[in-house]
Amino acid sequence: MSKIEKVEVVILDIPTIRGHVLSMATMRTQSAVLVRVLFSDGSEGIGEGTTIGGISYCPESPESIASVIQTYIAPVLIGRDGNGLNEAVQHIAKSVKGNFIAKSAVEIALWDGLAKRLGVPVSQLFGGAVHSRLPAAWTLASGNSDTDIAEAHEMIEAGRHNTFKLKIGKRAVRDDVAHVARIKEAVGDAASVRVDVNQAWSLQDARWGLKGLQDAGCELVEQPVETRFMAEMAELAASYEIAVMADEVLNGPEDALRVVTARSADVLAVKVAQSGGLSRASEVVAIGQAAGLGLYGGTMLETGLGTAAALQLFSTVETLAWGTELFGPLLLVEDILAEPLTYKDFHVEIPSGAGIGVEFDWEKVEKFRRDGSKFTRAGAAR
Ligand code: MUC
Ligand code: MG
Repeated sequence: MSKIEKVEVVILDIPTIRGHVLSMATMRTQSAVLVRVLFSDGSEGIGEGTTIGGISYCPESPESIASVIQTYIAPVLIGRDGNGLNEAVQHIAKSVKGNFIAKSAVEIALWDGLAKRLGVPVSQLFGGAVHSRLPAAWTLASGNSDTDIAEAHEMIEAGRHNTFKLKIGKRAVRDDVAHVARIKEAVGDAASVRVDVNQAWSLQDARWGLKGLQDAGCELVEQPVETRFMAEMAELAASYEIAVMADEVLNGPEDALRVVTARSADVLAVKVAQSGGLSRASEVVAIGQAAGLGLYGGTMLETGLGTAAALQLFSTVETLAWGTELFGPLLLVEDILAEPLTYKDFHVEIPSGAGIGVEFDWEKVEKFRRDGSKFTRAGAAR
């Protein structure tokens, strides 16, 4: 038996390489929440539960994620068998409503610990990887069209990314459409262009927006209207050829079912954190597959740790028709992994080691650690 002895949480504040301008916030720092679960046999598991733009993206914040784990999840877990992952997760679900990102961080650490004890990658516990690498998009969100065009050209020439997601919704619709059209024209057939509105448009805006984006050669629009507008999303999806993707509305399989039933999207952005963990994200995948929807490997702009966890799951999915956007570590001035993830030939490679397949660089964890949060085990936070 590998009893859960301790659950530790750290918040890291890592500057981004440039301002990341979203419709609801401009990010200059990413605040990542890391978890470490220590087991009685000396094994460990690590996980991440990170959100975007403070509390402007969803109801969970870095501080709430850390506090929910410390105050409510850890006490439920201490003393339980780490090998009984389903039982542990079910107990958490009984004691904690919602708070899916906090739950996801802990669940990832439990999977990591279990897979490490078994000496296999987490993907093996989900039936085995069918991909050794996955395509990875990049987000252009400097807030300036010329800067975005220069960045896109650099990425294409370096062989890093040839799929771009543009963050829009802050400016007037016609200005956003002109911005997207300029970028699409500049990259031509060398890259595909999608947009993420992060819920900023009214239905009226969205009608003009989708028509303009479609004419500009943009192939997909992500969460154009607020999550409560399911029928409006369905109307948009049915009215235009451009693909409509659900993101913020998807907090796990229950929402995936609602989206499918309401025909609110053509594509599901599957996010591990937002879904509430790897298992629940795999259920979102299953619902999307059963409904014949397109799938996309989404991100909460996690460090290499959360990104690697997502890669473990997505590597087991037969078809991700829209690829992934697992570029989070590249947006940070420095990542926190001992061995960085490999990005090349427009793909990110799936780490092959046991567990999630990555380890911390403890100096980096120490460097970016927020005052007051620390991994306490002797030797850990060197
Ligand atoms: C989102 O809404 O999808 C993903 C990529 C990016 O730049 O922001 C995130 C959030
Ligand atoms: Mg999104």
